[in-house]
Amino acid sequence: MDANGQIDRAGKSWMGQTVRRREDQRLVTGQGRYVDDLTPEGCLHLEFVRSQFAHGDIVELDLDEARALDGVVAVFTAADIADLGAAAINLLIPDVQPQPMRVLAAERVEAVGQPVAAIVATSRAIARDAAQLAGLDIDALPVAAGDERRELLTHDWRSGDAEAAFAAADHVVGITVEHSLLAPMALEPRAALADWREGRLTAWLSTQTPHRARDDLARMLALPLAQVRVIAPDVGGAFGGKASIYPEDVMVAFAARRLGAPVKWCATRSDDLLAATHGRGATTSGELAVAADGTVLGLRAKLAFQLGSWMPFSAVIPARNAGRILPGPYRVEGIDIGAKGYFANRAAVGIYRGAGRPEATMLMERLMDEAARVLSLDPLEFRQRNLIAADAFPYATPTGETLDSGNYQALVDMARHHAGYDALRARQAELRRDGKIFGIGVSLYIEPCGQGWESATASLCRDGTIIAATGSSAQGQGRETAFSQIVADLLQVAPEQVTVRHGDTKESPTGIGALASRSTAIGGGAMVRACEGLLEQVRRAGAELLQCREDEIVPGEAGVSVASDTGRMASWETLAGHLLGPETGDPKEAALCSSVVFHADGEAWASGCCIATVIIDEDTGTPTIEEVVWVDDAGVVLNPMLVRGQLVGGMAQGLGEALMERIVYDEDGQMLTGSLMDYAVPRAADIPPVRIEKIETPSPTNPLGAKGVGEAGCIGIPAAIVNAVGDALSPFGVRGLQMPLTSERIWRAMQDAAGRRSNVDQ
Ligand code: SMO
Repeated sequence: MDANGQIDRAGKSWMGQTVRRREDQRLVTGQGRYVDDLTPEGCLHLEFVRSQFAHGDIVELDLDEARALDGVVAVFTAADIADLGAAAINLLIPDVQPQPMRVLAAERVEAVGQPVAAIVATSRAIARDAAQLAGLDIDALPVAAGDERRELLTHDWRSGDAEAAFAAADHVVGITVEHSLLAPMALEPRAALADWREGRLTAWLSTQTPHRARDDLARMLALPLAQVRVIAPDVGGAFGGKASIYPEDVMVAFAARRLGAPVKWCATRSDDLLAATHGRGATTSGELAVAADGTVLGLRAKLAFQLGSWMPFSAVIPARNAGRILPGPYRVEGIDIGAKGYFANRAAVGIYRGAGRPEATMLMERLMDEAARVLSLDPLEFRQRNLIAADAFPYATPTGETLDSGNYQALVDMARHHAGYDALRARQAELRRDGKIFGIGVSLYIEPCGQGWESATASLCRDGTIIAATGSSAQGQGRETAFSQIVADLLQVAPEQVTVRHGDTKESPTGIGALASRSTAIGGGAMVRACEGLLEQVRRAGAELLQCREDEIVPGEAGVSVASDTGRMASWETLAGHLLGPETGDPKEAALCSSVVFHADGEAWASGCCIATVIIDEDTGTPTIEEVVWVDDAGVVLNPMLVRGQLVGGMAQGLGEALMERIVYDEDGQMLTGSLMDYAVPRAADIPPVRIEKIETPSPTNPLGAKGVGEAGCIGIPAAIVNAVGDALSPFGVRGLQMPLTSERIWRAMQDAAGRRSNVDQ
């Protein structure tokens, strides 16, 4: 270890290498095992009767016909589950009125799609048919909207003297941003299977937080933790939408226990659009106070989040993140930020890739563009004048956060260079002379990640292989590949000698899961510490076996040898056998085992700079992103290919928010976008060419020096695109366009502006 507590390595280095994903052969050849691939013998199928109204009193629930259908095994209503405990909500800010999850609605429904009854049958088709036979009569009540919405949370950040900053300002600019509600849209919809045997519950969930789900199920069903096992098998994406337990998961577990049989439920795409958590949905407004010399003096902001009708575990996180991140990579002394969250008769709103970070970045970066315009400064130049300096880290932000490390100036310099920014501006002037509509958009972002703790266990098995078990789970990121690189590096073995275990509460140490861009920084950090512990044990055992000093033991692919006499060695299997004694028939029996819980010293703050160029078709308003140039600082990179995959995937979802995605409810709380015929998601052809460059400022908060990367694309890309479209349309006098920037919205804005101009001309 060096002075910072980070690893220093002498031997062969696996970290930092592009190691191909060990998961993919299986996953791309149809060998993946998702929850719906599992159908134990005698498996029953569960389906829900869901509310058709957004708000109302249940006046009748007649399930006789459903119950009588051939193949129906059981029918459950709220009365059957009255004894269930409550799901956890993470109350990370103090002023919250928890809105608990209801597994089945009792007297009143509060959102379209809310489960009211559960039907268990011998096949999925019968369960669905039976659900159709339910007589559910609801007396509709008015739907909460607008100013009558109930306030569920509030939090403020104040520092410096914002009032004085605004009084002293030469210019004040303001902007309002509307974020549509978005669907996290994992390829695999949610799914749950539960089995009850000999007083024990096993649940296979499509989840990114298996231990959290285990804790919730145990509490809600009043079972000891040891009697509940949750397994996340292959999970086809999650993006925040699978980080909390859902009514459907609990109902499946309850039914399995009550019926003593395996019970399964799998969402359709429409079920998920309707009843999985949504993301974003905030309306944010802010004002920036700037001096004539281009210095930002103060920031005021009001962030209004809609929270839907119940709170998943992380319901308060987006509002908290947006507020605390808001000043971004800039020096701002006087701030006054307030966030509020409101009830709505809609699906719950939770974390979705970015979770408040995109909202902060969008508001700040649009304000920066507005201020640059008022000051007649180039937007990149204006940003550069206000960046936190590279020698100012660790940096205490006015919202009370500590930015651990970074080099924002270098990000901007590199992005400027790789985009050929000055030439781009010259080209823009030329294109405009030719009547073309061309825009350049800039955004900078910071991305807090890797908060709290994670666990890891590294073991030497009797057969000489290493098992690395992690509390971080996986939903397609390539966790097994990345973690095998860490173990291989520290123990100087080949990655193939390492088996990575995750996602099973029986096989993995208690952990947090895979979310919040934390797995490499925190989960990887824990794995480093576990391997260091295992290596110490290996040295001790090796020294005893080979009769040398502990510091003479050299680990390698073949086993351990003695530094001064490399002929003296023992294979890993020999070493394990020596420690374990006679064969027991279990090749995976642990000979040595090191288990740790790693607590990070603080958050790791990734950062980046995006420059996007857009061409808009004058006749149709269609925006085409010409290119994205993107410099990201994810700290020390473990596997460049995995990082690139995360960045590009996040970019696709960020582009979705900027250009096309939107969940729409009508005024009665009915969802108008309940299928992929109505909810637009980006396809391959929508993805622009992207040039990704990196800088690496190591994070001092974890042994790898790693930062997060999973959410960056959703954070930085939308703001760059929106600013590019704003820049393109600035000659028309179009300002304040809201996402999604569909061709229709852009075309109408151009027509309106043309209309305004011709009125002025007359
Ligand atoms: S929004 Mo993420 O999976 O923390």
